[in-house]
Amino acid sequence: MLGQFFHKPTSDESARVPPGQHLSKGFPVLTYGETPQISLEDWQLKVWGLATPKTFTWSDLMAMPKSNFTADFHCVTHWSKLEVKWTGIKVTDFMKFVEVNPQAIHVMEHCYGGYTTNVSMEDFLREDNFFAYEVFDEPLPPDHGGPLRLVVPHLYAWKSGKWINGLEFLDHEELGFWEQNGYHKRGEPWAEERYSD
Ligand SMILES: Nc1nc2c(c(=O)[nH]1)N[C@H]1C(S)=C(S)[C@@H](COP(=O)(O)O)O[C@H]1N2
Ligand SMILES: [Mo]
Repeated sequence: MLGQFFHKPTSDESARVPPGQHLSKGFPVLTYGETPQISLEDWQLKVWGLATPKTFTWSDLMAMPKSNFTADFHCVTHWSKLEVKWTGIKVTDFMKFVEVNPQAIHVMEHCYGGYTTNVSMEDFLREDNFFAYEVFDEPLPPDHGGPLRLVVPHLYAWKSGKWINGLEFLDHEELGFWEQNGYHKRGEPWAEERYSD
């Protein structure tokens, strides 16, 4: 049965697939709870904590530099999808519009629906991270986090908050939803950081 949806990586692919992962043929949806529906008129992204508080509207985001990304996607439940094509805004481009206190060393992602997940500032500010609003040249479907999600390709995908609406900058580490429920604080797939000790 499982073979219908997953396959073992070919040798070309296998160098890109972290240990314990199988390739998914489709693009599964993995959500805890309901998919929130947010109209673009009502949509907001706020920053607070150790940053000058600011609220971004959809048009603020659309005025920011737009980039294309290709990234592999690794879910801790053992599926990976290679070469996902996204369009959005680089985190480092977005952060040019945010005034962060240098004491901020951690970030809590907040999402519509109440989901949270934590990343260190170092993991958050990587050049390959982005906020996505299109996937495979289509508007990001609500189930995959539309209108906007974060994508942090070098960590397990639970760190890629769907329907992101807040970034809280912190001078200490706090744990998000899955991290409070036994998952690893960082979640690096090549080191198989799945669960906390
Ligand atoms: N807001 C929110 N973001 C979330 C989740 C969630 O339940 N809620 N699930 C996470 C998990 S465990 C994974 S694997 C990916 C799945 O993204 P996808 O549904 O687009 O495949 O989103 C992550 N981001
Ligand atoms: Mo996941």
